[in-house]
Amino acid sequence: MEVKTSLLDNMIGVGDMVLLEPLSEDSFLENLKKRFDHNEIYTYIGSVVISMNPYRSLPIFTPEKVEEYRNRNFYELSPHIYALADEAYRSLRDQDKDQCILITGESGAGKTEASKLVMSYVAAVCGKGQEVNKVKEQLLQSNPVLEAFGNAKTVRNDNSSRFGKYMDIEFDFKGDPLGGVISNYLLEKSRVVKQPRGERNFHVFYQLLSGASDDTLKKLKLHRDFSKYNYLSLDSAIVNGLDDAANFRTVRIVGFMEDEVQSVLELVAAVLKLGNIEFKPESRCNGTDESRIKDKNGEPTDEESVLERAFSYRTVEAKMEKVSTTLNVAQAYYARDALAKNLYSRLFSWLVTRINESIKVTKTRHKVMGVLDIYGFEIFEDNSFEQFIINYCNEKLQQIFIELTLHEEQEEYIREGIEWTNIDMNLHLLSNNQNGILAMLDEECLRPGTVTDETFLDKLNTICAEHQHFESRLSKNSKFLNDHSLPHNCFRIQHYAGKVLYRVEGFVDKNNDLLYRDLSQAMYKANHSLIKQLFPEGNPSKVNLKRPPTAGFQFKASVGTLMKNLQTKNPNYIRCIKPNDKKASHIFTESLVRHQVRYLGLMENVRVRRAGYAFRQAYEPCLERYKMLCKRTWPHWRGPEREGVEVLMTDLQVPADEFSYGRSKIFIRNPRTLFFLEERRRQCLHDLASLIQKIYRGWK
Ligand code: AOV
Ligand code: MG
Repeated sequence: MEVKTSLLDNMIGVGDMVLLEPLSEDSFLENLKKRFDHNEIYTYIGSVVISMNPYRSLPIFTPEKVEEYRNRNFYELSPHIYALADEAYRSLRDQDKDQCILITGESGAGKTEASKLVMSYVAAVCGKGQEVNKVKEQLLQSNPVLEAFGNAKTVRNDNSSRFGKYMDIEFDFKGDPLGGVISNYLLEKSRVVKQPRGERNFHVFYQLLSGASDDTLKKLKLHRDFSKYNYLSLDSAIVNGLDDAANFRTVRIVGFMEDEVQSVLELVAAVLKLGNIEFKPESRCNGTDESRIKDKNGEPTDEESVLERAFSYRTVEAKMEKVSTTLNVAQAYYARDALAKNLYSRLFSWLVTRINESIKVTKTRHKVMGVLDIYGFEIFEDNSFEQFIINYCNEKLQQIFIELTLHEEQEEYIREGIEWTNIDMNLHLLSNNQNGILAMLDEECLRPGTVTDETFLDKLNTICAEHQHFESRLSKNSKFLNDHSLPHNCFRIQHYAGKVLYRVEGFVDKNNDLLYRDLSQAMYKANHSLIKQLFPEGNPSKVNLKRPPTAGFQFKASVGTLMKNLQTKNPNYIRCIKPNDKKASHIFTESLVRHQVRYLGLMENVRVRRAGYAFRQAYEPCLERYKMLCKRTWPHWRGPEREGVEVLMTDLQVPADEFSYGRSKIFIRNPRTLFFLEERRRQCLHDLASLIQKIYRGWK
């Protein structure tokens, strides 16, 4: 079997890591670097796509490229995210299999960009016609709005997703898109009131102030100047390469009614203005301090008085009795910020619901493609509840990857009756997660008596001291590291992707996520239908004394549902890698990439593929594709497809140890064999074309 093919000859480095010789971590990295240096940002491990963030725009996402990859087999062309998208779409359309695209990698590795590339590719190749185009447009247009409200500049990424997103795109039996559903996961709402140094608030605030017309700003009673607002960090208000004003205009085109847009902008403005409310103490005759709003101009409107009251008093219900206590200045600021965060995050959820209404599928859907783009694993100088939640979610996804790609792979061999010796994966990534810590936090939050971050940390430490093998209770592999050198208010966790030091301050409060009832009632009384709608619990006639579930509990439940959902679909993986810490193009920091290759388990991934079979195809499509290469199968093979494929392999003299016959599929060990088949097919088609031309000329 002659394996030299044009495809391999033209390849920079090795396009599929399965082919790498010799295979070692060093050669793996060298291959990635070589390809990266030549603008080849995609490399395969079998059907898994590794994507390196180029940090600059490459001319490889053009409509011509889309055409090139359309309806082509995965191995025909050089590695590209479009090949994965095409494969997923075609198996959804032709083989009736629900698909999901799982995009993982740390913050700034390129997940969101990858998810948009997949969506735009699928949109470009699926269905035609006016109605279908409208659906596509709506699906794609949800991106800029959600990014405006849910993304922000962080030290790791100038456009960092601060929420998790899963989008199901639904298709009819022909493979035309019908609509979709978006699920969002816990927005990092603490950002609304405070941002770490070097970071920004959510994009929308800056977009509104720089992109809205003078008239709009006047109506909203806003200044164009960022520095007028306490909630906007100034040291990094301008982000290179980010055109807030232009982005504001793209956000506006989404299919909302004019009055809805107005309402949304009013809420954004309300959050900014809330941040500017300041309080001063006012002594009372009983010696306590009460807060008052500072610097008011003129008489407050009714609404302002309601709000002012909500910032000055808190009603506590004890034993059926209502007791009103006053808030001091610190408590008033706390109430103000709690309200701003809630207002904003509820607005965000409302936007998702509203978008879902407009993309809702009314006809019967047939197949689904899910695209998952969550916030990536992150370690900051200061890590809090939000990072804990984000990293928890990433651990779960990594777990899915291991289960589905590595375990499932081995199981498929067994199912198909292929001889197989199990590989010990020696991966310490299988984690049962920080489930334990979240559960403990919940227990603590629901416990009667005084609960503080310190009591929670004490509890963690006590249990840790009691159990030598604490990790077996908290989690299997994300270890709780007990270390006496830690700062007093911190705990440390060894995650699959690195050690993270969490500061416990705010954990209890953020998990409780309670809003004083006075505040929700004040909001419900607002003369603004959207605000009213966002605070239904403020309706005095619907007082519900039941405690709402904690933020951690809700998150855990929704991630659990998501994981179950993903497991019912055929997974397609994009593993994103960040080449450097500088957000810079052309820099490949080896140590950083090595670390990611390790924790992503990419070497194990290659080993399982190599020990097994890189490529598999059901007998029927395999025969259909290659039957022209053999006289006995061309043009028709009458008999079981498997036998046809056997004849094909024999006549083409493919060495017997290169493939194996499974129950329903042929398994090919080495992609070279596939390239060989592809090359022969290409040659055959070429000869056929020349022949036809000759005959045609002969006629003339
Ligand atoms: P993330 O989604 O993985 O991080 P992004 O997809 O936002 O990361 O990528 C970060 C930045 O890298 C983008 O804003 C682009 O500037 C650049 N980038 C990524 N992919 C490409 C590409 N294919 N071509 C050109 N530039 C790219 V986070 O959301 O922070 O986890 O929470
Ligand atoms: Mg992102």
